[in-house]
Amino acid sequence: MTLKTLLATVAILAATGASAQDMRIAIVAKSLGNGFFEAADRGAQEAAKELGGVEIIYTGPTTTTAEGQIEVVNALIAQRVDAIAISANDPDALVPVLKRAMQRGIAVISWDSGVAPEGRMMHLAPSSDDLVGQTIIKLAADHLPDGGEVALLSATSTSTNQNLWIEAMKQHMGDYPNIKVVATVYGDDLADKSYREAQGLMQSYPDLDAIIAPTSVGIVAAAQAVSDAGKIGQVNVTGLGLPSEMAGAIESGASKSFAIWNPVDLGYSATMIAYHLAKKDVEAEPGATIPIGRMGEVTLDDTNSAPMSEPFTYDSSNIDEFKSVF
Ligand code: RAM
Repeated sequence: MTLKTLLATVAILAATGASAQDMRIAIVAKSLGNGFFEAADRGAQEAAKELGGVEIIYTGPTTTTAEGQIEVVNALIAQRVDAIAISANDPDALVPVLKRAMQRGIAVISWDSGVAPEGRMMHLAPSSDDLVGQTIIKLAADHLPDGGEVALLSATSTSTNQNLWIEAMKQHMGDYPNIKVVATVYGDDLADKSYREAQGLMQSYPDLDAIIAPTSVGIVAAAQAVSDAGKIGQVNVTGLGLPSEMAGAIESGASKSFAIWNPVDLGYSATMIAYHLAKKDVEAEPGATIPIGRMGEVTLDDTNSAPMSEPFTYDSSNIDEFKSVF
């Protein structure tokens, strides 16, 4: 390399903000602009700082589509990142591009919303799917002692995590014979579409008692729609949300309670796992344990998946304590 090309390379690196880190780990969100993934990115940055020599590339499409994520992953392959940790918009559509990434030596994991086993080395689930399903119906049922009508407002119809949680929830409906699930609609993790879908539910089902939104975007939009419709006290909004984004809804009474795990810890742990797999100091195989820094370790099951923690419930008694955390 001549002095001139060396200087040009240094100038490009400086202009693009690229640094000479030993390892680059891409954290791929379902979409940009979602506070849940931004909180996970904070955890990823924390892990990178702790590990040293690691650069986090936080990225994702502008809307929650598999096509958008395929483009993002292709760009990451071209950039020759060391690891990709993705929350997938579709369990199957991303498999070919992620397989290509692995063939090029990139460590690939899914977290939050999984991809099919052939498209990743392991999956980090925030919690047990069954427990999440059980939790979201219980949150609604706890405020419906005489039963009633509930509707689901989900993210996209192809979203792996929401589909698993909804399926799990339906397995627990036998515990609540007086509660009827009247509809499932999809807000695509877009605030405006979720708002309109929540409005549509209230119009189509005038006796609706609760909206269960197992998505941090949908739950906020549904609470707003209930509040704007003057239905606080009539339609309770619950599901999965961030205390920072739901504090207003708890205060207004649009939501009596909701649950979530710590997204910062999830992003932190995904980064730790991606790091170890890229370094090849652990192998992703059933029974393997992978260290995750301050969070301890995870053990892979026979599908190379590992659940992390239990969902935690927030209501008026503890929201103030957590709303500044995530
Ligand atoms: C949204 C996304 C994410 C999910 C949370 C609860 O932010 O759909 O995948 O885990 O909600």
